[in-house]
Amino acid sequence: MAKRKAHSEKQPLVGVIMGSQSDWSTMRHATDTLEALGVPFEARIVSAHRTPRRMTDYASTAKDRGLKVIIAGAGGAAHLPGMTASMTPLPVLGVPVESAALKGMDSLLSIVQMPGGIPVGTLAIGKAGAVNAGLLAAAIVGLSNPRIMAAVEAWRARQTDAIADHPTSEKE
Ligand code: RP5
Repeated sequence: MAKRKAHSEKQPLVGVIMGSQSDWSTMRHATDTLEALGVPFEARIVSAHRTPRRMTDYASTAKDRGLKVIIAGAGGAAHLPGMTASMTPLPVLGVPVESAALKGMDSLLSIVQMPGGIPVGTLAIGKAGAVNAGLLAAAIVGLSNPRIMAAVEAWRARQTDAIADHPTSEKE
């Protein structure tokens, strides 16, 4: 089967970057969420360690290219969100990818413990963090885009409607 690049056709408003192909199984939950909300996005592999020039180019041109928010996912010694945030005034949301050795605690602490002055909005480890990064990015973009804010509100209403009043046993 032909490999498909994840992106939307329109001018991207959210940039989703990740340190490695191995992060994609987590980060695709961010792009799935953006897609469900109709938020134009692009997805790229950008490593702070292995492709530092690509990271510098990406972060320093992001605002002029029309992006409004960057979601950056990385695992282990996860420098990508913080380094990206140091080179752009755009809001950067960090997703700690679960690592094999330390279950993502290394990723979480690397991303969340930014010194004062360069913020990274840090989400939960793994899939929950990727989904929430997509929702948060949509809400930020939605502040100046009524269509996207309406999509966020509708998504939340559907989630609320889907919660049963009473628990049921699978055997019933
Ligand atoms: C980080 O190293 C990446 O974000 C990834 O989570 C981790 C491992 O990368 P691979 O060795 O799987 O490419 O830079």
